[in-house]
Amino acid sequence: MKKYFLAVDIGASSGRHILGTLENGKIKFDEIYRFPNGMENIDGSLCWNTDALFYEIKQGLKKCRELGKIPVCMGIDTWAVDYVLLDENDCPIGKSYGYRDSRMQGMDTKVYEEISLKELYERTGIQKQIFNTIYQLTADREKEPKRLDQAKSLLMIPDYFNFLLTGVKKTEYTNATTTQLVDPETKDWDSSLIKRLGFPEEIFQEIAVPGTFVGNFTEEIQEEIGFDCQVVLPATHDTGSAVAAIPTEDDQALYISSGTWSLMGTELKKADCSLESMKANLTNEGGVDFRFRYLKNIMGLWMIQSVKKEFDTEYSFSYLCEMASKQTIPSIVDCNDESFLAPDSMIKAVKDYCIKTSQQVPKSEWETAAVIYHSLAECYARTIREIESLTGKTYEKIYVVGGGANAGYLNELTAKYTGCTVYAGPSEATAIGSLLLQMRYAGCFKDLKEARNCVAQSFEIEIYEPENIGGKAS
Ligand code: LFR
Repeated sequence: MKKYFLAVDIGASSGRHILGTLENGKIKFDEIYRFPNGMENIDGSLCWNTDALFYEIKQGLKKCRELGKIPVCMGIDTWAVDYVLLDENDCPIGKSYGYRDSRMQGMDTKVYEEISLKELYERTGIQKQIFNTIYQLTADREKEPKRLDQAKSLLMIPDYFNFLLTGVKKTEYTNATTTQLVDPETKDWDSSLIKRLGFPEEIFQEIAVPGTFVGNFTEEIQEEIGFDCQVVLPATHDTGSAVAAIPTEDDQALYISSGTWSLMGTELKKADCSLESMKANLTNEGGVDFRFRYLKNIMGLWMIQSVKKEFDTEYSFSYLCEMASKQTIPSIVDCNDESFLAPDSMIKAVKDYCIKTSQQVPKSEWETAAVIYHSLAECYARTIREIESLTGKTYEKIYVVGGGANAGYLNELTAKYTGCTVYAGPSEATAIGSLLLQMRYAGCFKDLKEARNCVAQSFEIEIYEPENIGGKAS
């Protein structure tokens, strides 16, 4: 009898249920359900609709029953940093704010009144991102103190869905590290930091690593869905699961987890919390088996997704790539500029940046897309140099995983700007990583190396050589 595993992978723009199994030592999977996602503007704040998302999670589970493919276990992953506060009756308090909301403006200064940026990095190893949970909780403390007064538990978004399914509260480790409140040495909450910032310590739940059993479905859920299932923790931070699925045994490989964000980095056994690393704005996110994902957040395909939304006609991403590849505009923007985080119009934000930096201003939507693709590839090249100087290694290969692995034109440019060979795929790396961790929990793999090797055997990886496309850019 085939054993099915279910990855529920919810990204910032869509969610999907992926049923996976092992067949002759290879991973096979099917997307059985997909639904849209996005932050909604509620009374001027960007929020997640967690009720709608939980409804969709259950719809996808019902689909398993309809197909007669009941998974032995399931795992949920989402983006990071966002959370739900629960009151004494375990009801959510107020809005589920999204990380692109502007309420964190100025909250960095408030945090630095208690602890300097340098000490914060030394203690946590986490890159400054204004949307990190630490700044969001500071916004709660400063602007809506009642939220924290009433709160009895804090659950990260996937932990909250696990709680709704099982009644069990746990905080998964890889996602917990993105709060910027976890100690990379002890791998546990930094309680003295939490106290210094005036956050109620008792709301933070026990931390559990990927591969931990959370619980079975509650009776109510079993009745509604029609079956019971074990809920297991993958890396509930999507990037953690994606990186678990890079198709190589080399644990010092360079990767880009490419989707709404481009997360570019490598793995380290020990976090680098040095001043140099802080200056390069590199982060040490907690990973599977306590490997650290040493990486940089780069604005990523969000820029392209946003431009695409503004077009009058609905084009596919591949057509966008094709048209962008025909443009000759030389302008480059700094993808990590804050003006690209949540602009009303991405097209205007790119134009404004070009005007500000006295570069050629894109006239058409295709030129705008070309500027973005070139700028991303250029940013990847700069980031490699920073990582090389910090790790003392040189990289000749880049593993691109996630939806962005399908952007052929971007892969070409990445090879060209970086001078590295690009290995692109699998595009469903996050869901595959979640499946791997569930399969390892069920005893199908002995370790991560074996699991990653299985990814390399199971999927076609596209190779882009720099010399075939014009050599290293200057
Ligand atoms: C990617 C991701 C990044 C995180 C960003 C915000 O989906 O999880 O790793 O920095 O979203 O949570």
